[in-house]
Amino acid sequence: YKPYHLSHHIPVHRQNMTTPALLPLSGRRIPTLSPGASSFPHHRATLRLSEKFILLLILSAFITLCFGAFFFLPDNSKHKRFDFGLEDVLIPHIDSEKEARHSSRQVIHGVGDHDEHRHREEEESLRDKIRADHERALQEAKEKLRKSKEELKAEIQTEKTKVVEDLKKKDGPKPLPPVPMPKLVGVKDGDPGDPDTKEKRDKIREMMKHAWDSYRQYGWGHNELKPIAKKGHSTNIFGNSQMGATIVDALDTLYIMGLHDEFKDGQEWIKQNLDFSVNAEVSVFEVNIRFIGGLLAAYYLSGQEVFKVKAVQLAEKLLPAFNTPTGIPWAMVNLKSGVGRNWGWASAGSSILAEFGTLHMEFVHLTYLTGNPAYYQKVMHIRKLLAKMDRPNGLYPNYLNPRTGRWGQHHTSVGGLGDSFYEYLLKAWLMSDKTDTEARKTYDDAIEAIERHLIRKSNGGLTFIGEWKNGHLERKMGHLTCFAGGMFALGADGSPDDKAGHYLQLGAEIAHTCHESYDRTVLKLGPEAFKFDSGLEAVAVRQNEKYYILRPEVIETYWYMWRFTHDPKYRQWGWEAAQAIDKYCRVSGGFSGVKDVYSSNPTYDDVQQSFFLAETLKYLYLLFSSDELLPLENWVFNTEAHPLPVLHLGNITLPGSETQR
Ligand code: DMJ
Repeated sequence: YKPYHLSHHIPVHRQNMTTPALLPLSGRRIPTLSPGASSFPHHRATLRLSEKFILLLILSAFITLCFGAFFFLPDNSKHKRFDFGLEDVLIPHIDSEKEARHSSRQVIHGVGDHDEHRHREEEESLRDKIRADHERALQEAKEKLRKSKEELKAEIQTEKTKVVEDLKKKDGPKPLPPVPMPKLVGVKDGDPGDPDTKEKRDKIREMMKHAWDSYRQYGWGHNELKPIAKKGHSTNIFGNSQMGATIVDALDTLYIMGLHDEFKDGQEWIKQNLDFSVNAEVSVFEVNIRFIGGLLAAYYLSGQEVFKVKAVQLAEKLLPAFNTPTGIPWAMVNLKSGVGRNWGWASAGSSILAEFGTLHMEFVHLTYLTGNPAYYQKVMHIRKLLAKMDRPNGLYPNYLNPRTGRWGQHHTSVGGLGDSFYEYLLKAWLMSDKTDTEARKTYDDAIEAIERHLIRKSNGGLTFIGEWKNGHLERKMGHLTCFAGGMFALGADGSPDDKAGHYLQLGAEIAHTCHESYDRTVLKLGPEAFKFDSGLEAVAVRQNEKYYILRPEVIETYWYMWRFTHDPKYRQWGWEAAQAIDKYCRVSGGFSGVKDVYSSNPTYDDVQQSFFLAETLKYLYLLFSSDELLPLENWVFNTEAHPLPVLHLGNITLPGSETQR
């Protein structure tokens, strides 16, 4: 291309003489030598032009040949090693490359003898180094050959593990931003002082050890344990996962009880095995309260980062559940695909109030710990949406369709399907150091409607909380509803119109009713649901409501009532329940639920629920400890009894909160 461009810069007068040879390149026709051509100079010029053209062709052919030879002919230096010894095999091309460099230096710079000597020395030392490396490699190879097969296998395994570890480190989660640790008060022994109480507390600790050791032996890594069959167990709330639900749920109880070896064992399992990239469809609610709640509590109590990191990894997996037209999450989500759906049995494809309404505590802590506003925004969105909706009689129905944003069946319950929604309104306020007054107001309004429409006194004088179903009150109370005694007591302080005394009294009445439901059975353990109808009070009627599955709610209420009143009857009632559990639910492989609390010869359901270790045994232990252990001014227990510290947010603004925006 160069000649063509140059031609444009040649002065016109010179172009006449010199440019013809370049004409073909500039696209003009070559003048030809025709017979009878009269102009001699022109003739000669034409001949010269043809010669030049041919020369040019030859030259370009030659260049093409050289170009081809340079790239396509084999590199001789590579074959050189075959002519030399082992050293040359290990140091291919070194000679030829260095020779080339050396000679080019001589040609270009005219390097003298001195330099040449220095280069030879350099080459020599390089050669020595390579020789030494070679010797060492040979030596190592010889040593390897001397080792046994097992030793070699072990070495390979160690190296493999190291590579995997390094990879994990490289691809692992980014460290979370450091945040000020909330003030942790009362992470101490809580020795009750008097020997009798201490003995009872030791017994509860022993029960915990039996439950844990049995799970450790027969169900390790599975979600739960079958204590009769002595093998692992799981339910549909965990999909087909094996995520060690019992380990995660039990951790903080182990810690509080001072079972540190067991705690470390659980921590190690979590570190090595707890993986959420599993193709399992899990309950968003259950995974939140048991896993995220359990991991966060373990983190706050022990300060071990691994728990925080795992909690955040899991929370990320739950977020796709919120991708619904309304932002009300699906009940279930597949941890791998992120696809969500609702329970088939729920009214009109609805999500459940107690499920989407029981995320607030954990999600606010997640935002606090990560600086990621997404969690906080998701739960605040739910709250805002609910605030805008009409409520029949001021009550919240249990079902809400996440596609349409409309209520399903008008059923209201403070037990199953509704319970912890109310609990979390109160606890959101407590957890915010009582600054989240919107939550408190929502709680107060809801409780007022519940009192008006659902709470009644039986003919025998027992206060009970019934269920609202399509415009009428069903006079039935579930074991689950018994938690409300503790909730009323916890919410007494700060209630409107100075009704603290009233709510503490209401808590005491519910505790009493629930104790009656235990006391009126043969086993002194409470049934799943009990009626207040036609002369029957606090007893189960239907066979399928007579079971006890190691639930905590009644003991939970005893503990709250104990903390607020120190009335010894609560410790007494708790001890009755503990003895009954030990007598009727304990088996050699752990603890099992029973199918009929009215039968002196009950059959077992063969499940040791993870909440038995997380809640039932923890509340019992706290009941026989001093109030210094996890004081309620500083800790708020999530609905699975996992203690989370109060966030003193007076001078901290959560990312994504109103004030920041
Ligand atoms: C626990 O998983 C939680 O307390 C939940 O809120 C409902 N009840 C079970 C145990 O009964």
